[in-house]
Amino acid sequence: MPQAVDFNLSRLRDPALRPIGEKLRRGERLTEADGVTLFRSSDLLGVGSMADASNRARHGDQVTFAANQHINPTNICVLRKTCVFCGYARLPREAGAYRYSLEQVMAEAEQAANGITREFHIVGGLDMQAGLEYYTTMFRALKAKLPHVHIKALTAVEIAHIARIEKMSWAEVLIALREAGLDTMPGGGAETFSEAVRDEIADKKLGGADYIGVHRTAHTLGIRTNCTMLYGHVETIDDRMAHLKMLRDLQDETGGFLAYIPLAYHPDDNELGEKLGRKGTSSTGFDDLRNLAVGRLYLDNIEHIKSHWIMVTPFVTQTALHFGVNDIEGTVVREKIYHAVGATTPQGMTLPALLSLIRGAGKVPAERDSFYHVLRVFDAADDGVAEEAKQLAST
Ligand code: V47
Ligand code: SF4
Repeated sequence: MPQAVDFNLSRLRDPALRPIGEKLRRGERLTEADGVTLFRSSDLLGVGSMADASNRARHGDQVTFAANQHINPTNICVLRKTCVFCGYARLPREAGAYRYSLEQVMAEAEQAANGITREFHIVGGLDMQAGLEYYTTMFRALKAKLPHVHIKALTAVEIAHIARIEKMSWAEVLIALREAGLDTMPGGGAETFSEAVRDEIADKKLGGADYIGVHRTAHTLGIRTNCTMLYGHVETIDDRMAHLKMLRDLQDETGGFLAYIPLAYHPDDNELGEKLGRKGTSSTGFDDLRNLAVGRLYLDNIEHIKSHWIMVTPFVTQTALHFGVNDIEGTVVREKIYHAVGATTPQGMTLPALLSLIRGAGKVPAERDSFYHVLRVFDAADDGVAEEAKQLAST
C-alpha cells in the first residue's frame, strides 16, 4: 500500500484530478483508469503537484545521482533493420560498425581510475560475436583492475540474446555473468510492451512478457534491475498504462526494481522518425514532465524515479525535480546511443555542473551508490568538488 500523503486539493485546477488527489491523501493505490486521467489532463501543474507531494513524502528535498560511466562495447546488432527507432546499431560490415577488443574496453574504462567513478553502465547491440565469453572476460578484467566500480550491464534483451546464441537458459547466463562480476542490470530494451506498438517499431525484439520474464529471473537470483518505457513515438495512452501495469505487477511480486526511467523517443537519424516525418521534433517538455510525474504516482512500489538529462535536456530534468523525480542520470562521460539519434545535450556532465543543476532547483544533491545508499550529501558549505573537478579534468 502506498503511504498517505499530505496534499492540498485546492492545487488541482482540473476537477477530474480530484478523486486521484483524494486517493493520494488516503494512501490508496491508483488504477490504470486513474493513470489514463493523469495522462489526459492538461492540468500539468496539478499532476506535478501530486507527484511532488508523493516524492517529498519519501525523499524530502534530496536528489541523488551516481558518478557513472557509460561504455557501449559494440554497436553491431542483428536487429539493425527491424528496430526502426534505433540510430545506433550497425550491421557487421556497415560503415561505422565497431566491436571493442578487451584492450579497447580497458582503455575506455581507464578513466574510472580517477577514483571518482563508481559505476560502469555497459550496454550494446545484439552482436553474434559477443557471446557469454566476451562479457565474462570483460567483467572479470574490469573487476580485477577496478574492483571498487560496480558493473550495471546488459539489458534483458541482451541477456536473452546471449542465452539464445549460447543455447543456455536466462538463469544460467545470469549466474555466469554474476560470477564474472555483473552486479545489477539496467532497464533498457523495454520500449513499449504493447504488441501492436512492437509490431510497428521493434518487430523482432524480445516481447514485453519476456522482458518481464528476464527481470523476474534476475530478481529471483537476487540481481536488482531498473525498468524503463520508451514514449513519444506511436504508442497510445492506453499502451503506456498497460506497460506501467506490467512493471508495477512484477514489482509487487519481486520488489527487485530499483528505479524507473521513462525514456523520450528521439526521431533523428532513424527510420521511424523519417516515416513519421518527425525529424528535429523530440518529445515535448510537457510530455516529459507528465511521464515522470505519472511514473511517480502510479508506480507506488518503485522507490526511485530517474530523469535522464541526456534525453530530455538538463533544463527539463531540473524542472522535473518538482514533478516527482528524486534521482538523475549521473556524470555518464561519453554517451553514444542518443547522440546517434539527435540528442544535442552534452555527452557527459562534470560533478560541479550536476551539483549546480540540482541546487538551482532548490534541492540538496547527494551522491549514491548503485543500490541507492547515500554516500555523501553535498550541503552548501563544503563539497570538496573543486578539487575533484581538477582531477577529472586531468584524466
Ligand atoms: O532500450 C534507442 C533507447 C534505451 C532511441 O537503467 C532510444 O539506469 C530514444 O535503457 N530515441 C537504452 N531512445 C538506454 C537505457 C537507459 C539509459 C539510462 C539509464 C538506464 C538505467 C537505462 O535507449 C533502449 C531504447 O529504449 N533508445 N533508440 C531513440 N531513437
Ligand atoms: Fe539493436 Fe537495441 Fe538498437 Fe534494437 S534498440 S537495433 S536491439 S541496439
